[in-house]
Amino acid sequence: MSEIIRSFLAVELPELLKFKLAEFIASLQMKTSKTKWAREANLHLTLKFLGNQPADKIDALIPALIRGNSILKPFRLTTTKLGAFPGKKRPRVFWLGTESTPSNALMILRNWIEDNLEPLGFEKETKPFRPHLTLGRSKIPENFDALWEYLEAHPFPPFSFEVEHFVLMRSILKPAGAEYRVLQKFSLQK
Ligand code: 3AM
Repeated sequence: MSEIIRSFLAVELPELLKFKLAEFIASLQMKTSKTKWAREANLHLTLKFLGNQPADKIDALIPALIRGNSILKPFRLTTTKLGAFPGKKRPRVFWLGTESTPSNALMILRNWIEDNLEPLGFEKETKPFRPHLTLGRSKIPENFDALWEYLEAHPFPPFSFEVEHFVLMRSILKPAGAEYRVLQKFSLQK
């Protein structure tokens, strides 16, 4: 039987953006006590969560996604505002929004992935795509008034970068938190 691999497809972030986000997160961390904030190395933008799959099924998706190289084009991503899922009233996930240029580029990439993986047995996502960079997760409720107030005065300055590839990332769940490892890089057409 083949090994089971937990993985997802993601846009990697430039080191400088991860560094700046880690500084930003450190300032938010001081306003909370029970929220779990993301580690710098783990910051990314998820395109599609693949879950636990046999290694052969993951191997089979690699050639299908490599073909994107002749179809998909690089684009720019710019970070926007901090938001929360499901909402600010009882946040469970804190995230930073993104905007792509051209504006539909990220959606085109995500839809191309969905369309190309479906024939390989990966179910299409039914929930609307809300691209974001997860910064933290709140499982134990706490008062976020100080955090929201701080964010009004100290938003994350917009950061732009060119997306020239996306990755297949393995997620290894460990007691100290998930560890992510790039399994494969998929270039976008130059
Ligand atoms: O990029 P974020 O942090 O939003 O929430 C998980 C994370 O997304 C998501 O996959 C990314 C890498 O772990 N994820 C985890 N379990 C999931 C599930 N069952 C899931 N997304 C959808 N369904």
